[in-house]
Amino acid sequence: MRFSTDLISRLRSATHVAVFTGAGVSAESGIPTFRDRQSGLWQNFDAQSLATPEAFERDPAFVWGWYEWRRARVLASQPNAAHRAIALLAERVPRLTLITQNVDDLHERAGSREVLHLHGRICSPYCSACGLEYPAPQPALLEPERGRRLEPPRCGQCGGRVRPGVVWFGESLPSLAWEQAVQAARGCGGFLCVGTSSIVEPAASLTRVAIAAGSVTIQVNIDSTWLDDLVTLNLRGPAASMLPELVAEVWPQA
Ligand code: BJW
Ligand code: ZN
Repeated sequence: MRFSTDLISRLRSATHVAVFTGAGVSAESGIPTFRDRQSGLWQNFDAQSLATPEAFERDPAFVWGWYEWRRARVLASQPNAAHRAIALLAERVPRLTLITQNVDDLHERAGSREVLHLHGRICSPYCSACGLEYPAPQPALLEPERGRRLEPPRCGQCGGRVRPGVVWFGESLPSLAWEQAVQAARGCGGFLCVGTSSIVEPAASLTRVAIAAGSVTIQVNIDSTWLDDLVTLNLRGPAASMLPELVAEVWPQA
């Protein structure tokens, strides 16, 4: 990987780096992305039939079963070199803000702290009626197959249905995490946009905010996106190879 000396010096002088990740960062851990043609989670399902509050109202057992199948996959997965490179980068820059659209906890398990989860967490279900957090069943208890219906548990406090702790279409993003993410995109000197198709709003607007603020913006993706012509640099390739190389070259160990 080769960078211009100008780019390297601009990145090195950034006192605040923001990293914005999507499903592609966890793909090499074996977690399917949402929209990729071969393995996307929504290849055999209609997104709108699963990732909306209306779908859960209509058929809670189908939606809960699908999320429990995905939660089991997350629990069985391990962070990859991309997650680890981001955790390492946090030790090499004065300040790093990690913003993710992912509902898995692989960034945390790789050592990242204070991750801003814009679309919630799959391992933190809560009551759809009163909001009480529900302790997710132990991994040993869940091995549902894809597509198997599973009745969601009931809340111990009010009897309401427990729902996945994720943000569905039409729902608001967690306000504090969103505000912090916008602040970081506005104020950082370097912005890495990693493994996202950048089509889901408002999260996708963060990269536009960073570009407008004059930050150095680097997109890491195996494929092209509509941001290709707008960012400072495109690194075309798998995140688990590109991110460790980027960190080693721009922010080597002191
Ligand atoms: C690799 C790789 C490797 C692979 N290395 N790269 C403006 C216009 C039109 C609609 C809207 C709008 N603003 C808002 C909306 C509505 C909607 C929306 O955005 N719709 C779009 C589809 C257009 N947004 C919302 O509803 C949001 N809420 C909201 O706006 O609230 C205000 C409001 C309230 C009331 C009414 C209206 C508005 C909420 C969005 C919530 C999104 N939730 C999901 C599901 C979470 C639960 C779950 O996990 O099931 O979040 S959708 C899904 O997409 C998930 C993801 O986080 C999100 C982003 O996907 P991501 O990460 O980009 O994955 P992919 O698969 O798309 O891309 C993977 C990429 O990785 C690809 O580019 C690959 O090439 C790459 N890749 N392997 C590097 N190894
Ligand atoms: Zn309740």
